[in-house]
Amino acid sequence: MGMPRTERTNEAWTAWPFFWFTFVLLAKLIFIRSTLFSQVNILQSVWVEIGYVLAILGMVAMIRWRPVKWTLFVIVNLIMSVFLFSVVVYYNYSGYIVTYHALSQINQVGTVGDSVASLIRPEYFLLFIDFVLLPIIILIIRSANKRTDLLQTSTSRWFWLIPATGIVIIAINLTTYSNQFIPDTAVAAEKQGLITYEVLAFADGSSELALAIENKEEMIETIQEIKDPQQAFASYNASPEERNLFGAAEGRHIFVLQLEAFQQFALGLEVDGKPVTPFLNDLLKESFHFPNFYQQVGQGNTSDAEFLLNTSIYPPAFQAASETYSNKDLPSLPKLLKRQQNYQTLTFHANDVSFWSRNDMYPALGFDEYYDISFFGDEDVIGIGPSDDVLYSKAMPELVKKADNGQPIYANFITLSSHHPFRIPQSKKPMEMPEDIQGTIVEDYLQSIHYTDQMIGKFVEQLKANGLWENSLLVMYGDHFGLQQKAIEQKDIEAIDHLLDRPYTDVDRFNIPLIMTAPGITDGQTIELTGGQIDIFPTIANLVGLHTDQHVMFGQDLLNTSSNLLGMRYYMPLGSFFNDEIMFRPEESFADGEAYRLETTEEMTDFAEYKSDYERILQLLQLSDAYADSLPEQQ
Ligand code: GP9
Ligand code: MN
Repeated sequence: MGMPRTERTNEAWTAWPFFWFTFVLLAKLIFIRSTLFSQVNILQSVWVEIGYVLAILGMVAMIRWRPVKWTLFVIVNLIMSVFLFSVVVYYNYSGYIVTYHALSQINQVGTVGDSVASLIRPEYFLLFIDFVLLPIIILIIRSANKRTDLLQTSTSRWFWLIPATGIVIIAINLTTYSNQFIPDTAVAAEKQGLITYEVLAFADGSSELALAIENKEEMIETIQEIKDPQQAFASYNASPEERNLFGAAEGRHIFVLQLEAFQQFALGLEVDGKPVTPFLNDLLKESFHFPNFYQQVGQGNTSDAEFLLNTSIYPPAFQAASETYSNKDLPSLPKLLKRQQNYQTLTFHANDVSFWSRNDMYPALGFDEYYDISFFGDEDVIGIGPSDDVLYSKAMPELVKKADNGQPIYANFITLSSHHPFRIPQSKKPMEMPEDIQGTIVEDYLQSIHYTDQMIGKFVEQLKANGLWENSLLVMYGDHFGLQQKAIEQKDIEAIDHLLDRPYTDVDRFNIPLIMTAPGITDGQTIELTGGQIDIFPTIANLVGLHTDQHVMFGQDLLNTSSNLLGMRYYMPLGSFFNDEIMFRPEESFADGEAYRLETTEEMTDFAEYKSDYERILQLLQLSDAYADSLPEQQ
């Protein structure tokens, strides 16, 4: 028997909050999908997203106690809105669909606030407009219709079919996608739905990696074979005497300058006939310069670059290395230098050491001492912290003091002044820029690189003045890109294309310089071999004569290798790589990926011959993860 007509009408009416929130959430999901993905198919979007909306909101709608029900509706809506907002802002920065792993680092956002703010577009606030709209609508209806029962909600006895349908849809989607590996996170999220993507990332991240390797030798051999099956690393097996420049810089101080956002294209660039990096241009004449060198950092950005430098292990896929591996007893460059050659190991960075959990990472890497904001103070702040000028000038007396001990120094300097959004104060004598790039982020970026160059010049002068220069090995590289296509405007892209005289591509974006200067040893060579941040440790080790035959490293010594294969993930899909000729990024699989010639940066269509590199890099990354996971915890 049916219910009396009036009552049924009343029930349909009283379930209205469920329909309102369902509509609102679906609209938000589709809106964010349309900002993230190039094409949006509405039906497919509804199908992959609606399951969770029906299941969660449907269950909430069935709660009888009104205040709880309303509170939960609002909370679910708020959580989803904040989640979608973070996803889109994060995507603008990284080109990666954020997962719960990275959200655990959200506390870092405060310090880089300026940077994040510039990635937020006004339309994203539409995600929150219903929070204002709903109370207004309720007020209007109330006063117009004199209805006082608006907040009363109830559901019919068949209502449970709605959340049940939601659960069935979720189950179908999860089963369809759980065994399908899609390398590109944006493609994965588009196909699977944003929430299924998160659920699958969670399930995947918590599964244990099996480590099939029994001992170190076997591990080292396996890495060699994966990286270079043709040569199986003749160079690795070569005796020290046979190696190019083995021990040439033995006993020297090693100063590593990790330069914030320093990209290769800026090095040697001239704007209106004026060099952006005059000091480095001169220094290259007595250095080794590796122009085909690439970033390999993941979510931990700057701190991942520090990790790569000091371990030659790949940072994890979803989290900063400093979060994942700081509990480990990490085999590292500082530890090796100390053990084999009695080095003193220091690191300098003018931010709070807790940023990127460096307070945990530095001891895990084995640094004797670190110097952070509490040492540098609050003088001459540019952006996040004290300027590079303060960084080098305040560190210098420490270096002089340590050098007097008679033991060699290994010191890292992590610069900061060229951090996004690249605002160098007018008082720092910036370069004069031509009109067509004025007011673009490209101008700000180049000003900050110009400042970086000036400060390196000052640092080298101070090393010379203190008698440290002749006995040192200076290593410089960029930590990661500064300019990326998605986060900058059309006028910026035009400015940079004009400067380069060709389109600015992802090859340019990931291309950072590596420069090594050891007075009297390095002689102005340009070394074209492809290299990445994972290779810095083995290359330094060779130059200062460390014995690394028992040390597992995922990179290669660039002075004793003729071929290379480098992995990158997070900023590109898993399975992306750089080899001697191309940069490759898969999409749904290898076959539909994109390949770019490193030499010209142009896209190429015929890349089938590189399939084995794709397979090898997947193995190598898995091996690196398994190795890092298997390391013992710190005592
Ligand atoms: C913060 C600095 C910047 O200490 O290293 O970090 P980033 O935002 O480049 O990762
Ligand atoms: Mn950085």
